[in-house]
Amino acid sequence: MSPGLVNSRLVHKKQTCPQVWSEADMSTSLHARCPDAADYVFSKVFNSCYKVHSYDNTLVYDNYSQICELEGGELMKIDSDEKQQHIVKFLGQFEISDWIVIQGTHLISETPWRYNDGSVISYFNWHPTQPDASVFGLLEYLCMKKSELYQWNDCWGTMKGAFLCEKEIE
Ligand SMILES: [Ca+2]
Repeated sequence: MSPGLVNSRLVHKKQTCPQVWSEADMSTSLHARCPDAADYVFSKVFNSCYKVHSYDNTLVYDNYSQICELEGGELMKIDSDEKQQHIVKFLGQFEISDWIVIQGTHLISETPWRYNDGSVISYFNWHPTQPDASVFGLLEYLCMKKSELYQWNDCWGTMKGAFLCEKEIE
């Protein structure tokens, strides 16, 4: 991310603070409630903070949710076209050619895709060639890639990547 982008983002965030807030309120303004861990960005549209973690070969799929939770959030859920487009724009600032993992798993033995809490996923943004058959383990998860214009793939349990965390602001 270039310094220019950071600066314009900060200015934008300041401008979005409601004018009625007092000085004391500003200390707990929305972006200040993003996790302390660096690099979380506030989205006014989705009232949440989010961050992309780079690919790390020492991590496995289960670690992705664990890390997001340690930072006060969860692996990102993309549950609408609006959010998908927003995140694609966000990812455009980076040069990430790796898989990028979002929340959603699928047991090979079952049809529904589910979020971590077990609820069934209804929004998908599949790449035209996906989902495809897999025989690598019991589990698949949702992932996407720049070279496929961030349309989704059902990744095998053995695949690794970067991942997106998100923290909703109450
Ligand atoms: Ca696939």
